Amino acid sequence: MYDLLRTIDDPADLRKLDRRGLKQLAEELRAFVIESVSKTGGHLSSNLGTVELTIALHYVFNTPYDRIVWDVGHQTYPHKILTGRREGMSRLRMHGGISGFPQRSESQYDTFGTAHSSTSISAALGMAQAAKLKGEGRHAIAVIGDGAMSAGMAFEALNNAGVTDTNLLVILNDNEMSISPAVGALNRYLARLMSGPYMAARKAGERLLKGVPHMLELAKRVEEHAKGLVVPSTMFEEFGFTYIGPIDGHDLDSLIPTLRNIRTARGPQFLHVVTRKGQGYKLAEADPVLYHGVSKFEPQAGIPAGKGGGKLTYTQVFGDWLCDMAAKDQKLVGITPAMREGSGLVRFAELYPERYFDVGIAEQHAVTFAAGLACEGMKPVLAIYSTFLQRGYDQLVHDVQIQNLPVLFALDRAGLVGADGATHHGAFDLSYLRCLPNMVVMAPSDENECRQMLYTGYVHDGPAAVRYPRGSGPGVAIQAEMTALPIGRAEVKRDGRRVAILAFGSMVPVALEVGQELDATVVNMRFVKPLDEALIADVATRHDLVVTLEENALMGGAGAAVAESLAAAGIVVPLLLLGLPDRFVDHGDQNLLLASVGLDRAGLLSAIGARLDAVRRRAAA
Ligand SMILES: Cc1ncc(C[n+]2csc(CCOP(=O)(O)OP(=O)(O)O)c2C)c(N)n1
Repeated sequence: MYDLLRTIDDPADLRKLDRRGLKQLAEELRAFVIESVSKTGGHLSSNLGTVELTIALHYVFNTPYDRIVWDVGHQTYPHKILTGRREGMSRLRMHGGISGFPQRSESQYDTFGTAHSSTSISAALGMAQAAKLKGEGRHAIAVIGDGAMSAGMAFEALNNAGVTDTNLLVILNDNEMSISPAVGALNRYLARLMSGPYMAARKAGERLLKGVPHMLELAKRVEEHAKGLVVPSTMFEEFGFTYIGPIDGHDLDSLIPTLRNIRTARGPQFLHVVTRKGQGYKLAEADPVLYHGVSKFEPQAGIPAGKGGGKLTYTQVFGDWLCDMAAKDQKLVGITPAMREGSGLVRFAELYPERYFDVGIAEQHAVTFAAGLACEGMKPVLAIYSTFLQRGYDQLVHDVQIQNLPVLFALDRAGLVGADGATHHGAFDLSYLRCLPNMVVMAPSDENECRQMLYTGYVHDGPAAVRYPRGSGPGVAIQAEMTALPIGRAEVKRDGRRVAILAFGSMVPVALEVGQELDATVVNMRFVKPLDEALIADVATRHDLVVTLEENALMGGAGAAVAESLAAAGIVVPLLLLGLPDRFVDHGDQNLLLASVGLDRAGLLSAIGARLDAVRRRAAA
């Protein structure tokens, strides 16, 4: 088992193999990915799709001198395994272990940090321009999926690259899938490229390639030969690229000669590679969506059907609320930027297909599209991860907030998300949302409050956001009935002495535990904007110490809002702000990460205890 793979510690080892060796390597690599991911969890389907492409790229190009930029980076496990991180895979996505995405700090082969999609062409173009300016002959290669290709940013980069003479190679890894099936006109266009007359042209091109034994000879006349492969008037040609393909991305005998030829070509090249998500593992081939991102599983048996039974996740609470609300209000429309499963929209999409919009990986468009719907009296609900709304920020400010349009933002994965790490933590939304005029910002402390807040935001005549964490809450029962909460009103959960803990959202349950222990007052703040300023002022004058608690960056976050409110009211009180520190938090288990930043019970008790002692000492002095 893994006889050959075990000998590859660097792509230089790979380059010593002959073609037969490469085929065996592909088999071993695929088996290793399946075994490894079944033990750690992580992304599976996409990695099974890139086994041969990864081998071919490292075989043909002189990595790391030549730069490969992987888009999203969730498909880089084969790349990690072949670039010295085979052993590291046993601690994939764990605290202190290797990342599930490329990271410059992890390896010289990881040329660009990613995890949010559609950045690869821009980054690779930057590298290609730098090479040109510095007089270096290196190649820059962007590998981008058809899902990631749907984003505006990818097209901005194509638009720019097509008028340059840089040695940029864009490889489109087309598997007709995003996480769920790819959507949109681009997807249809790519499907057309693989049919009828286009395919005939491709066949002619392939024959041309195979008929030329001497690659150097071919290289010299690459222009003409490339022409043989060019499908007339593809969109990518119109953009200024030489379009090559489509070719079978699982066939090393197609990939290697084609890449070798491209290596000698000049100017922007576009290679269209067709792969299958989940390739080589029957269960993933049959259900690539289920096997896109997995927890540990038994490879023979696969992922057990309908796990269920546990506590409801916040994502499910949202999905159920959306369906209930849609049944009551015909004007409701649900929007997702390519995250139907992750955002809990599967049932809504089935029940209300005409009011369901998967707009592709296009967060900017999703926000402005929602604004347009709202202008015409529809009631848009945009389901989006906290981290991905970052990409739609100007649209949020310019298109929604300034026009005060009633769009409801359901922000999932707010706070620390765990194994996906710094690129995915929802660490900034309270800061970036609360500074915007017109915004109502809510953070639920339990599942039922989440449902009621979604309703509150929905019926509010202006923009509103509800931000909830990954996973499940404390497990309270959900009331079917929906009641709007009074906007800007907090809820005192417990009356205590000396210390008042003002807790936001996911921090309320642990605040209650700590409050019990310290006999402190505990407030569920509910609203980050508008704040319950009267309550804050009242609490501040009745306690020796005010503590704020949030799962968001301290800078500009909810605690900062409380401090601003106290300053505006001229109230001086000892204040302790607890939240995420001013550094990026790595990947790892969610609870472990919370503890690592002092936001678990023990960390809070010690921080509050120490500050209370200091306050007492100062009072006594
Ligand atoms: C900006 C952004 N939005 C959403 C996501 C979530 N996401 C991760 S992978 C993925 C699908 C990518 O599809 P594709 O590029 O075709 O790659 P494949 O998995 O099919 O190989 C999505 C939507 C993301 N990573 N970045």
